[in-house]
Amino acid sequence: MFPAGFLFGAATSSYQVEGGNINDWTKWSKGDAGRACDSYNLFKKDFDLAVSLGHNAHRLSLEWSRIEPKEGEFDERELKHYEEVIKALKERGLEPFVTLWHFTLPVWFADKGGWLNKDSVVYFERYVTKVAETYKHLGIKFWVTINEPEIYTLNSYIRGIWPPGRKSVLYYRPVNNKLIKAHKSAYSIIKKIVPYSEIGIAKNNSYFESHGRNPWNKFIKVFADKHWNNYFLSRIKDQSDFIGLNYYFHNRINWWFNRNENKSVSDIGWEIYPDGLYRVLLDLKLYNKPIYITENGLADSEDKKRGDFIKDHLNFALKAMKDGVKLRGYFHWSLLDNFEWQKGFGPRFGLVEVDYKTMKRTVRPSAKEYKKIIETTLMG
Ligand code: IFM
Repeated sequence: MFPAGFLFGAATSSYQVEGGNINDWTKWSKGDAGRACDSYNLFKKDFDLAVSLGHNAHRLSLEWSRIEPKEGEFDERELKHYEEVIKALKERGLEPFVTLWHFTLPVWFADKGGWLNKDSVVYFERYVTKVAETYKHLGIKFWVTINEPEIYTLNSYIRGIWPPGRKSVLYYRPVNNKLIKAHKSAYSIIKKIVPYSEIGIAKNNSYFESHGRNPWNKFIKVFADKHWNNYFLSRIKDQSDFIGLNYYFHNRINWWFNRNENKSVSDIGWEIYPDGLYRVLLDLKLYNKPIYITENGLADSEDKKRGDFIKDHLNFALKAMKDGVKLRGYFHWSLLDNFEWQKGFGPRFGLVEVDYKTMKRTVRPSAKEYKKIIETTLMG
């Protein structure tokens, strides 16, 4: 059983669902999400759906490029829009988890070199200050400063498949270190303005499994745990009230990475490995912080695997709690089908199916299974 007060919900991000955004992605080849799910207009309906599915919390992100479309100029209309969004969540009894930055950048910031600009953290601080000042009266308790820092740095600066499309390992550390600074600053700013807030990041940790007894495999695992799972977290531990965990990947190491058995995979070939969630959660015990699973999900257009996926991951979550992990919530990725970055609209991650022509929402059977789990396992 999950204790009373445990948060159950789903997550989205602004660019992936809102539609009508103009940012560094819109200019990127195949990066324009167009109308996306039109959640900018349909957010109340989406939140009604979340409530009807038994959720008591919801994670979303604010679109920096809407709030500050020109350098130093804040758009009061857009600030008002997000105020309505937060109020709509609260009115429906959905605890807001507000992410400040989920991959997309205002065009002016990107044009200045994005996170490589020497003043990038100062620009982020100005945005965070405005947001915290504007919304301090709304009672937002949970703030996620940054989503999946290493996924961003890897795809944008090493693999070059996301804007700005750089391909060099040399950028990896500088960008990651900037994001660490950005988090720390944002933490102090929000704490000062909204003292009751709880602040963390959404961290992309993987379960690195050393296969067999080969010492080389063990060495690689230790290296990956240190540099991928813990580099960021160990540096922000004193500026984190909780850890948000985004769990998607098991990575079995046999001489090299990704030697998974892939017995069961999602539509986009990602291995389904719920046991990994347990391992990753246990590893996070070292930080002695409350943990929220801020994302976990799969692309499954026919909805054949999602129900079991949720059940199995939640079982391992419960097992981790029995073993002392201070887990406080679970957000499924995602509430809706949405724009999956370089993969476009093909992958279907939603508990709710979206028809991108009509914007009609159709609840998938797994969403009802998730609801049943919430109803039957949440105490109080
Ligand atoms: O869609 C993404 C999300 O933006 C960040 N975490 C992983 C999801 C699935 O790839």
